[in-house]
Amino acid sequence: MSYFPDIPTIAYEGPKTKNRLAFRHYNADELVGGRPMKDHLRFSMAYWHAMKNTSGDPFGGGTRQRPWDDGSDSVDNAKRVADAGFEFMQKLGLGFYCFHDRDVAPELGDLRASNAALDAVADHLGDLQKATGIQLLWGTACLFSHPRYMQGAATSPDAGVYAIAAAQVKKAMDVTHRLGGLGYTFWGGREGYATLLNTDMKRELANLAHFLHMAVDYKKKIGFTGQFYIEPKPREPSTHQYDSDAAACLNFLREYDLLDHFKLNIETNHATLALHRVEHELNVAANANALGSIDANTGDELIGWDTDQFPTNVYMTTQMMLQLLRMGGFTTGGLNFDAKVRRESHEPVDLFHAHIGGMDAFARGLKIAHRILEDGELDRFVQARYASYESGIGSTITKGEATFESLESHAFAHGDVIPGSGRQEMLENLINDYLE
Ligand code: XUL
Ligand code: CO
Repeated sequence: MSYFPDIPTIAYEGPKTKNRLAFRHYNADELVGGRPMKDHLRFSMAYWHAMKNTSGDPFGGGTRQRPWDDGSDSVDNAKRVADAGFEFMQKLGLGFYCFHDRDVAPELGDLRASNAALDAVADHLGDLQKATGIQLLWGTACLFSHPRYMQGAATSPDAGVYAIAAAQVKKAMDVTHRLGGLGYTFWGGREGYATLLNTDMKRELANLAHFLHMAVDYKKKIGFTGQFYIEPKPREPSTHQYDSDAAACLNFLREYDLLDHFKLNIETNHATLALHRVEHELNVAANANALGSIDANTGDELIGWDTDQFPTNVYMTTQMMLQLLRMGGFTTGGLNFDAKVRRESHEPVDLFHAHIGGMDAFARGLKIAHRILEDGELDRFVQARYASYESGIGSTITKGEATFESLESHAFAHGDVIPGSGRQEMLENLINDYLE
């Protein structure tokens, strides 16, 4: 049974092809800097967007044709969705996928029934993984859709809700472990607040930290060696989300002694919502040795909400790949397409066009960033810009030997200084030289 009968396996045909269902730039086994593109990029399907999302928006319901989903809560239906997902990933050559517990299996009347359904579907997912070689990049629990989580999960004012959330994460970790998941993600969901008038922020953050410590303990207990990720997002659904950006997450993890156990999963449009460029967030994470994985998408410049669009901007993917290559590439993480087709793009083939475009955009970004780094002109400029810290008074600063007194003597002796030009425009021109 095929769910995409008219769509062939997508092949690399090069930039000149007229075939819209082909890769122009992503060539899985082509080496870039001695490493196959597929190992640099580690593309992943987001189960919730690709398989389950119906493309509703705040003003209207779903439009998408999804012949693999009859909308029922049955395990059979969930297995059919999984079959469609694996056919889709195979046809695109996606090596990884990510899911929430409630994407792959239904939430039923009580926790025991939901757990049993999840177990049954997980067995099926395990079989599909074995048959295809596709791996679980990370699993997670949906702690934001059900009405009980309206005021948060691990930051809920209600301890009963907190307990259900813990039980749900425990089960989602079990299933992720069973499926050989390479990671487990904690996105804040509704961990934040709408108004401080009703919120005890200090208590909520302490509760959240305790929740994460319990997850760390449970991870050790079951022998799960996958990487834990926190995914920053500044707002939506809450007015103020606690994990607002990379720096806030790192500070939270440090304050509550969790830094050794978590890396960050940086999502492009979450960075934008935090009023950062994504390369800023990647850089902040990488500098703390905490860049773990990426949720790849983009926002709409004219719409203020989290539109989760497919990434097509090669300038942006180049900046992202520069950050990633500089830190030595992914280990456990990958590029997860946390993106959905537009409401108007309602046919199954649109899912292929969307992923092909995203994969090609990152393949180009990878090749361009690799050449920029190999040529070295950009990095040489940056190195030269800071050269004064490598000798003389500067090296005493770098080594931490300088004092206010020693610097004052230097300032008295040498008089005023104007630094060299930052050459931003020249560097922007340099980047453009590499974009064919
Ligand atoms: C929400 C978002 C989530 C997480 C997983 O904006 O990005 O889909 O990636 O819970
Ligand atoms: Co995400």
